[in-house]
Amino acid sequence: MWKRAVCTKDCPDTCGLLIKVEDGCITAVKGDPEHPYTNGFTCKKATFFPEHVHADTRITTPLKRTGPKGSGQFAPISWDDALDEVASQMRSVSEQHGPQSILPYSYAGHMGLIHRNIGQAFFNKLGASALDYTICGPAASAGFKASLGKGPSTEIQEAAKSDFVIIWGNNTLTTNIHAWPHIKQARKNGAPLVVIDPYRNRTAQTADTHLMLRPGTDAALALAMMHVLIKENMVDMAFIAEHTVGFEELRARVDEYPPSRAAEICGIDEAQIIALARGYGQAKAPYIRTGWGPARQLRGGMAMRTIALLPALVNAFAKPGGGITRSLGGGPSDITCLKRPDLRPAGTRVVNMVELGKALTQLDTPRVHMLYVYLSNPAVVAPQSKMVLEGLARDDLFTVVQEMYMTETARHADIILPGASFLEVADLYRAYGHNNIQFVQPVISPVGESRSTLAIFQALAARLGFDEPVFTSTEAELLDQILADNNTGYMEGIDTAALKSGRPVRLNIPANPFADGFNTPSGKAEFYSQAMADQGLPPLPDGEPWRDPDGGDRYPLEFITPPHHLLLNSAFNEVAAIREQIGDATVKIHPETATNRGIQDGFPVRIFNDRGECILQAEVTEDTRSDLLVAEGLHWPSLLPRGGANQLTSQRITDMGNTCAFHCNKVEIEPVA
Ligand SMILES: Nc1nc2c(c(=O)[nH]1)N[C@H]1C(S)=C(S)[C@@H](COP(=O)(O)OP(=O)(O)OC[C@H]3O[C@@H](n4cnc5c(=O)[nH]c(N)nc54)[C@H](O)[C@@H]3O)O[C@H]1N2
Ligand SMILES: Nc1nc2c(c(=O)[nH]1)N[C@H]1C(S)=C(S)[C@@H](COP(=O)(O)OP(=O)(O)OC[C@H]3O[C@@H](n4cnc5c(=O)[nH]c(N)nc54)[C@H](O)[C@@H]3O)O[C@H]1N2
Ligand SMILES: [Mo]
Repeated sequence: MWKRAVCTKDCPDTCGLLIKVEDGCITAVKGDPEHPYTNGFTCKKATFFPEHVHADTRITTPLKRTGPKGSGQFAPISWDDALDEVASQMRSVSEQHGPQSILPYSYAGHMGLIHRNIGQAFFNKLGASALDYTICGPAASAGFKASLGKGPSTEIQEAAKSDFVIIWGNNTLTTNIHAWPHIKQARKNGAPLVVIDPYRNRTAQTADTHLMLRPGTDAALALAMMHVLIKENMVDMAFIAEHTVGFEELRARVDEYPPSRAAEICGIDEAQIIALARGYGQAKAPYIRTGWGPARQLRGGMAMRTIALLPALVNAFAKPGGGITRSLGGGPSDITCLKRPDLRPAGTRVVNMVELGKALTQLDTPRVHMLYVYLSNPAVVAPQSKMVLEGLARDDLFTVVQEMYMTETARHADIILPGASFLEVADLYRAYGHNNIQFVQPVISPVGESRSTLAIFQALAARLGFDEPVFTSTEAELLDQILADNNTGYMEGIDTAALKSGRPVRLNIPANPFADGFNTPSGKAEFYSQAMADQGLPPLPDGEPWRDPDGGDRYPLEFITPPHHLLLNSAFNEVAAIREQIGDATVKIHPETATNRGIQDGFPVRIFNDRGECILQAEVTEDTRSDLLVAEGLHWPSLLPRGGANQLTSQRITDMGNTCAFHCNKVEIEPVA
């Protein structure tokens, strides 16, 4: 029997799936041909869901630590014993050190709105420290918001009608493949594809033009494009006069960025910059797909803000096919009914999730005595893992981890609670690569004794005497409440019966919201942003490259850690067939850089800086710059000879959005004897 489901992994596409179920087990997965966006195909990873769900290594009972922290020695215990112990630790830690000494840590292991967010209601009621969810997108959204306003951007399907397509810092063929048919259509109609990325990723390999810029220099490139657009009269002065703010100030700023100067900052040819600007300026419906890459830099907010101004200069929104895509989608409501911020005591401390290493080792007002991790694998995904692991190893820290597998984080737990997979729970899904939402029922029952996130938090809430209805409602009741709240305006005229029957429904969001105006304070596109000035940030775009702020980067090579084609952040490492296909984890190094250091293709290399070290296998290739090393993917450290990519990343936060600058690192590399 085939059942309808939604892929819940942290990916823009949020695919409609059909799952084959035989004897209570998942045996095959394919795309749902009735899904309006994902249209019957999936990425390769999804075909491994039967193994992901039924892996022999799946944790199926609660576990209690029996050996030293990190040893991986555990014994099964009953749910009642596990929940009693967690609840009693919560009580005693709160009594001794105050509830803020409890830190929840979660992210996007499961993207369903109900199971992902219910923990916030629980920890707000408990009075625990609050977590700032900054590991991924806030720098990108803050930069974009300053220029074009908040909310959904141009729908990706629009790209099909464009005559000039730029993919700017996004590995579309790996991280959001359902955008590809639309880009392919545009190319079929004659549009060139330009990719702007520091390395030749899968997407860049197929492009007509690839600008292989130095990481962190996008704002300079965008300003030089504007320089050419303005100097060569390729801007739309009527649109600028009516729908933008600060053009005269911008004109003065771009004078400082002739293509020759940007070429130096970005490490690319001046002629390439001029050709790009002319192509963009002469197009009738130029389209940009920005990813998250340019924002994972210390000046990432500014990079995003500056890129986002390009379409406003040429009024790309005037013609179908023109525009700019960052994030899409929305929900029926702001889901405060699930998060319950009203339950959070006033003045509660907020901990930036990027700074988990510091929070566990340095924070002392109060010190963190209990860590509760769910839907995340911070020992692997958080930056500066050496410090995170130091914190996780503390004997005076009680750690609870809700997981499906024995991850590096779970290995450090005192109690492990087996989490149900997304195919074992009912939930409501929104996407960030399209404008549909979908509610689906479980496809199978929870494997072993595993339980849903909602069930776990409700069981703990019962033990702690929390009596708000959110702690006893079913998924269906919570869905009704979310729909009743309807405070985003995206639900007007939506067929809720279709939604409840499990079919995807499109939210009421226009395909090109910017064609109707901008959600900024002025209602216009803002070349000059008073809102930024008010926050003490530069009000105008600024292309200065980042400088090493703390001396931790006195190494010669840049190092970036973009997504791996066959992994989803740290997920799928558990699937043996995927591990086999991946083989050894590699680092891309330019032949010149390799030769200078006596490094040979296929041999182990040690990459290091002041924060940590990691051993990978050298892949000598011209797909990267001579000043840049690229390590794709978050491989489980237990599968590597030493370390992991996040040993080398820092807890420094971006200029806007307090986000992690994952792609902003300096390192050295040497052969391993
Ligand atoms: N297969 C797979 N798919 C995924 C994921 C995965 O791990 N694997 N992760 C998911 C998640 S959580 C997210 S947020 C999205 C992210 O999706 P993407 O936006 O595609 O990923 P990023 O890591 O942000 O990097 C995108 C590109 O930016 C480039 N880049 C790095 N620094 C710079 C820079 O300074 N300037 C420019 N122009 N480019 C730069 C990188 O080389 C990379 O090719 O993908 C999702 N999809
Ligand atoms: N160096 C570097 N680090 C990065 C990034 C990078 O580009 N470079 N990307 C960053 C980004 S963009 C993000 S969003 C974060 C992601 O950070 P996380 O959200 O923590 O990453 P994941 O590895 O996707 O998922 C965490 C855990 O959820 C569990 N899980 C998966 N599916 C389910 C499920 O259905 N049910 C339950 N109960 N558990 C499940 C998995 O076993 C996994 O261990 O990582 C960030 N870290
Ligand atoms: Mo992400």
